[in-house]
Amino acid sequence: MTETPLITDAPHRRFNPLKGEWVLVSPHRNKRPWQGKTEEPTVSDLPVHDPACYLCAGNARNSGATNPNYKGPYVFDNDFPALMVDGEGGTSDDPLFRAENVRGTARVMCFSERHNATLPELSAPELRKVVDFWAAQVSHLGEDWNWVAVFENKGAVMGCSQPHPHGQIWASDFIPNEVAAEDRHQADWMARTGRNMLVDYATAESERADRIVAENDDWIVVVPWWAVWPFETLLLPRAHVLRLPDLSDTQRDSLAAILKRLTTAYDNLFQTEFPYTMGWHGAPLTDEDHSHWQLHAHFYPPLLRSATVRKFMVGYEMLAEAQRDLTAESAAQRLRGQPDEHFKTTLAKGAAE
Ligand code: H2U
Ligand code: ZN
Repeated sequence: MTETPLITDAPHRRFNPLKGEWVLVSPHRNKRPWQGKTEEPTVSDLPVHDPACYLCAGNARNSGATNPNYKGPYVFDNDFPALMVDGEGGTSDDPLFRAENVRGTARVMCFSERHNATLPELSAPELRKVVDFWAAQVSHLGEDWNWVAVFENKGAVMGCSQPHPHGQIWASDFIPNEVAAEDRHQADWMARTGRNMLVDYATAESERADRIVAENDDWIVVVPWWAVWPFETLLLPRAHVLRLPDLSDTQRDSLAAILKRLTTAYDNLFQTEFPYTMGWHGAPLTDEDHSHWQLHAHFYPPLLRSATVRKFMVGYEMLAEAQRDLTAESAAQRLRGQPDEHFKTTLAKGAAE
């Protein structure tokens, strides 16, 4: 196989083999003059418990149900679920007006009882509990449903409606678009090469090193070659793992550690509670052979240059294809260079001196 050297400061397209899509990269645009100012750190000043919060322990929710006095992660059925167990939406075979009935369920998962503790502010043991809860939800819901979506919308800019740190879990009888595309592309790759795409990708990125954000014995975080969002990352196990419940005790501990490292780097980058949508993609919970699958998490953050300057997916992105200026390599370098200590801790220490 011949490889032409990549001209990284001239426009080019990169291919995402997981989605089967191209992204246009325009690194020369970074040479435009930028007179942006560095902003002050933004620290939200939330209480540990907020009597008005629907998600805090002991409080009444919107539906009137009351949360128990939970400690650690807590899961409840979404009071306004997007999917219903006995959904009767109907079906239509008209090729221009196709529809199919769907069933499913939706849950909300508070990461801890602490109203003001986002993921990077949880301790490693607390994060380990989050990992265990995610895995248990997938096992449990996977008994009844073909796909379980585990995700977090963080920050108002990503549409997060409650300040209390939480994620969501949606389970369905259908395989949603993004997952169906990844399933198809991983299956095709295996049929063509006899190899697992993302297992090989993790090894290759670890060797190349220029897109690595963080790594440990079991996990690697990269700004993927084909990243679309400025600081998008992909979190991958080094070993072949199909789903969250398959993770060993050691892999769960090292996952908690790398989640803390990644989310801290994100917050430190612009000294803000870095918004994103993140979520887990594991093999669907259907009976077929899923050996072409590799578990992974995507982080899609919207911020570009500061706590307030975000990337918009408009114009060319909506009408043609995704485009970025900042290269994946520079984004990775900036994230990798962040200190391990959360900026709020650093600020608090400074204030105490
Ligand atoms: P976000 O993750 O986008 O903030 O969504 C929070 C979910 O919490 C949302 O789906 C649910 C909403 O329906 N919710 C409840 O189920 N009960 C409540 O009392 C508040 C919010
Ligand atoms: Zn709360």
